[in-house]
Amino acid sequence: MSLISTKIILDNADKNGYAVGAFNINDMEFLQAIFSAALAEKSPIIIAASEGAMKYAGAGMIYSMVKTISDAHPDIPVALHLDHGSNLSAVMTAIRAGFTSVMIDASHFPFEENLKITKQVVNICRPLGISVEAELGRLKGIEDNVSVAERDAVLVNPEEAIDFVSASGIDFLAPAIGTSHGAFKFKGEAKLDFERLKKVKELTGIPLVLHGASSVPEAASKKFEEFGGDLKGAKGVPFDVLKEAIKYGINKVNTDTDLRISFLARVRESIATDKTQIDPRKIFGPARDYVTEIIRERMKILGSSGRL
Ligand code: PH4
Ligand code: ZN
Repeated sequence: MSLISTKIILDNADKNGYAVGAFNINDMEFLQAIFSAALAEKSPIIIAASEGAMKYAGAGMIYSMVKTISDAHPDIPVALHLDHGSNLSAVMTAIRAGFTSVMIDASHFPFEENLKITKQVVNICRPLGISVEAELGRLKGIEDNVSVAERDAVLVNPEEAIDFVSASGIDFLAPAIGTSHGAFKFKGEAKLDFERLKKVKELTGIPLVLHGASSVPEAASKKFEEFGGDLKGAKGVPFDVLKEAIKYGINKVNTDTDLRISFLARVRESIATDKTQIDPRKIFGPARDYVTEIIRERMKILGSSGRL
């Protein structure tokens, strides 16, 4: 199938009450792992590439890889999405390369400035059929004992969300509800602000996105540490919390850290147990397969398995 916009994938997820993983890539191995999982699970997929990914691999290289593999598997609905585009120039680089979806992340600016930049991106993307995601609030873990004022300063304001969505015309929104990027998301219990999430969904009625959604799977983290790594204190979004978030309106679940941990855990294992190995394919191949397993497990939790 030719690449489609994320909106098409998410509108179906929203209508049917499930979520689709947006899995980040920087190289061929992660992309192949995502496709193997999608084929095995019969799941649609969103391939996410950040500005860092475009810098590392080249936007054209990312597009070519994704196009080549998706042409070979026409049954799988695939979107190629710019993750956290920070300005118009990054968005244009992605569009010119052939991306079918972009995120403009101006959430660190005041509301009006965020809205102004986001509108510019929507005006460019709408006629091209490219979908647009924006973010409100900051991606920061919130501890139990912080004041209401502190929470309000960091997390999405549902009243602002409705104004933002209707004035900007975005296709889906990432509301900050207490997650953060990386492997160390929560000091205490993994808690998200579901009341805020419910309100944003009720007021905006569009697909919502959970950034920083990795679960930091126990088996992969254990393997990472067993073979010399250090992830002490790592904590992700547990599966039951993820399922609840989906129940309240999350339709796109951003996942990068879980893939990184599992790939490198398996690389560590190979290097530690096969000390004379000099063929990178013997190291990266099993790591790629391990990432596929982790993604398959996640697709089942998100409810995207069997949705072709
Ligand atoms: N992302 C991934 C951001 C990756 O610059 P970069 O390539 O390192 O950016 O948008 C997520 O929300 C991932 O969340 P996770 O860390 O929980 O997997
Ligand atoms: Zn993110």
